[in-house]
Amino acid sequence: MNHLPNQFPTAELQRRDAAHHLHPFTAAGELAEKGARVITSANGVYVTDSEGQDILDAMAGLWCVNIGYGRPELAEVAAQQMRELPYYNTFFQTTHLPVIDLSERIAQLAPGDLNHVFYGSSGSEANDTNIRLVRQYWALQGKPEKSIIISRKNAYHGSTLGGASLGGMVSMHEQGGLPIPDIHHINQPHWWAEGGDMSSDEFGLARARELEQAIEDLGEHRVAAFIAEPVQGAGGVIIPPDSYWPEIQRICDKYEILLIADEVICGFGRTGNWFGSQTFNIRPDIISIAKGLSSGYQPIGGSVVSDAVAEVMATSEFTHGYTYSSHPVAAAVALENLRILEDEKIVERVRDVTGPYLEKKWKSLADHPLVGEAKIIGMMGSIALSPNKANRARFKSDAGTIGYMCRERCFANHLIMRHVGDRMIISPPLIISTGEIDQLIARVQTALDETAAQVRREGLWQEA
Ligand code: PXG
Repeated sequence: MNHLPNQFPTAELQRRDAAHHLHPFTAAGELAEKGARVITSANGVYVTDSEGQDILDAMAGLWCVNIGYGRPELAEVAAQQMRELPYYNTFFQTTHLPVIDLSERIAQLAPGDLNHVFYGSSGSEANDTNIRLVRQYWALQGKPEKSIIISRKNAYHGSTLGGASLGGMVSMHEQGGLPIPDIHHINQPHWWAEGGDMSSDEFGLARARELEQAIEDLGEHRVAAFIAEPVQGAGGVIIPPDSYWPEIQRICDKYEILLIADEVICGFGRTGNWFGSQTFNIRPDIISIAKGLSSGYQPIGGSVVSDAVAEVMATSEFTHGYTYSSHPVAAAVALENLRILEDEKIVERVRDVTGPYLEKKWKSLADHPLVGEAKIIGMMGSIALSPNKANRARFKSDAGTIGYMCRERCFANHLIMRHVGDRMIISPPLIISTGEIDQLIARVQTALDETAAQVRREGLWQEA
């Protein structure tokens, strides 16, 4: 698709932005000094900035543009739906065609008997719904004291009061008096950073058994649910040891608690299957979905619950809902996105062709002197930057110093790759071609070489 080049001076746009726009997760002072990067258009796996530079977006926006940018079909469906029925709600015994179609489709795609969808506009709202839903589920069965939700440190479940409480991000809990009551956090299965002398599988088992210990300590009669991302995304693309999920599933089966898989990132093909739960053989009672559901073209998310959970919830009114729950335009766009994912066999291609192709190249990055480990599953990868891979050493500099440096070298080489501390992460659009994967890897290599040179030059190649 051809886009008109940006007509406005970048500095002017930056000044106007800084004057009136409050940015999420951004230190405003630093931003005002530097000026925001202005993105003007996008196509396929590339975004274009106001200076006309094409940048390979190896993050798919924020892990969401699964079908890639610039698909006109979604724009057409949105325009058509806006003409037909731009808005109506599904409160008070009403419904509409887009949400009927979408719910049926999601029920077909979702694993097991996850057949019932409650909608919101985001992953955060989905998880807020989950908190209220699981507590109400137990209350309806005469067990209102079963209200504790167990989550994990360094998890990300959103930014609303509920989502951020479920999440295990210390920097988020420090602001606004979080977490809310009856949320309990156990340790994460992050072997590289926390595995000590244990083998990866020993460590995975030990971390999973913290769930059992927590249930025993808190009392089974107090625990409502366990929530986890199949692969932690924002926490740094932490792929758990093979031993972890089978043990978690065993524990969830043994005790009377619900398992919530947060599929906001892993869902809709990211791990090479439709859902991360399938990749890891998990049988959740509830999943949270958003992002890839619409490939980010419209804000939509939801909770998908099992027949058994829906049956209990149906015995009473659930006093919960958002103005934009089941939004018809968002639902129509999501449905078209699912059609494209299916018709073009995008998930299968990730599983059988581009995923394995990227995996081989990504893992070879572990040979770079700056890289400790390179892990990947489907289209979600991470590398740990380390001054000494032999002992999984951390840098002496403040966590994130080298990661930030590397991210800047990526930008300079027209590549968007995020850093989480000193870990670099990717999550490219699922439609990325093998040629584009070659380009991605070449740019990562260059960025790593330049970062290594800078780390040496500045005397920062030192172990903590
Ligand atoms: N669950 C998971 C697993 C997520 O990754 C949410 C819930 C919340 O979704 P919403 O739509 O409310 O943002 C997320 C979102 C990052 C980053 O920098 C990650 C997310 C959002 C924004 C930034 O890695 N994940």
